[in-house]
Amino acid sequence: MKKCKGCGIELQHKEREGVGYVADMNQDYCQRCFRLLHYGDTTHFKTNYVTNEKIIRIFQKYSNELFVLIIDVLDVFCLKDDDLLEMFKDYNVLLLINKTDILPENVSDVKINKILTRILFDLNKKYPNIKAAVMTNKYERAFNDQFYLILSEMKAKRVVFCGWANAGKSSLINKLLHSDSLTASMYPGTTLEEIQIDYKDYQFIDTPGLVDVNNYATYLNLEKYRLSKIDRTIKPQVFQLNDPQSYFYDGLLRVDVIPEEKSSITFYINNQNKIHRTRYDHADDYYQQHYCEFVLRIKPLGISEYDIDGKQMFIIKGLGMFKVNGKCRIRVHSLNKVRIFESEVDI
Ligand SMILES: Nc1nc2c(ncn2[C@@H]2O[C@H](COP(=O)(O)OP(=O)(O)OP(=O)(O)O)[C@@H](O)[C@H]2O)c(=O)[nH]1
Ligand SMILES: [Mg+2]
Repeated sequence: MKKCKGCGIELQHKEREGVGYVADMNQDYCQRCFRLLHYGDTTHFKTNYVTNEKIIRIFQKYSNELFVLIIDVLDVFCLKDDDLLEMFKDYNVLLLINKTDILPENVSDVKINKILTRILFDLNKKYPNIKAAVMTNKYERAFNDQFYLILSEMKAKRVVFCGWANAGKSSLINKLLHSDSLTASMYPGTTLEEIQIDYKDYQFIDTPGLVDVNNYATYLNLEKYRLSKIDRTIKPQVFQLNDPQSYFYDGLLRVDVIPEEKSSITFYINNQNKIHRTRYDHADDYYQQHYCEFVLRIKPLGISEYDIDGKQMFIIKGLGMFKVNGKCRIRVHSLNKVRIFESEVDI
């Protein structure tokens, strides 16, 4: 049985529109990987080929090996309340925090290190199976050296790379191998099956990304996904307020802030999108009038209320985060199916 080197799917040359299709069985990459890499073709966006049950069965085969759990840095801030670590509680885990470059420029390496060390310290109390944690960084060579050192200290030869879809698993393995053999793309669900790669003394296993029901991306169509995904350094959008105000992230998210004293709210979202502010008593009208014009919109939005006294960060996976500072009541209108995570982290 021959498998695609990019996504792991079994190759076939009978069904032209089916997964794994190749015109010629001598080819190493399926048509989907080829088109994705060379033409940015997205016909296969969200094929729903991968299910979490299927991925968990792959993990069970390797239960004695080291699991490198790759996590998008924004997801780390809500990791303690998320479902992810529960899935790995019986395995030896090395946490790998990825995409730190998307944090705002004012967040220094020292600051982020401090925040993450604190988070990981707390996590370790509940999950002693987390053996170590490491961050990717700009200096690829330094990161690779550090990574291989940890593997040698842990005496790990077979390593399973896992995590939520689109966390950067395949890109990371490519970096470690100094190659681009695995298909990586901005769309979740790129890797379709496990892929074993032998490298020096090691065997690396890439796996498909787990589907996250608490992530907006799971429910957005291609256009909205592209426009809302954060892939660059975030430029925070800050607002000060004395009177009740409502803040709209198009039709994806609305936050009403009713202050008792001077307060502020800061959004960390895709820089292309601007937060629109309006008076709280005018917000319902604004939403009704503009709903059809919003490029980014989704329904149904539910409302959650919080009382803030001090600083509080809220993480809406797939969209970003916002921080509220002051004494106020807030009402968050967000996609019903997606959980809102609260975090003490202050960046
Ligand atoms: N900003 C930033 N983007 C990254 C980084 N690492 C990976 N990416 C991007 O993240 C996206 C997903 O990368 P993949 O390697 O395909 O992710 P994956 O986890 O293998 O995805 P699935 O196979 O779908 O589960 C791509 O657009 C990468 O360019 C990083 O360190 N910083
Ligand atoms: Mg992948």
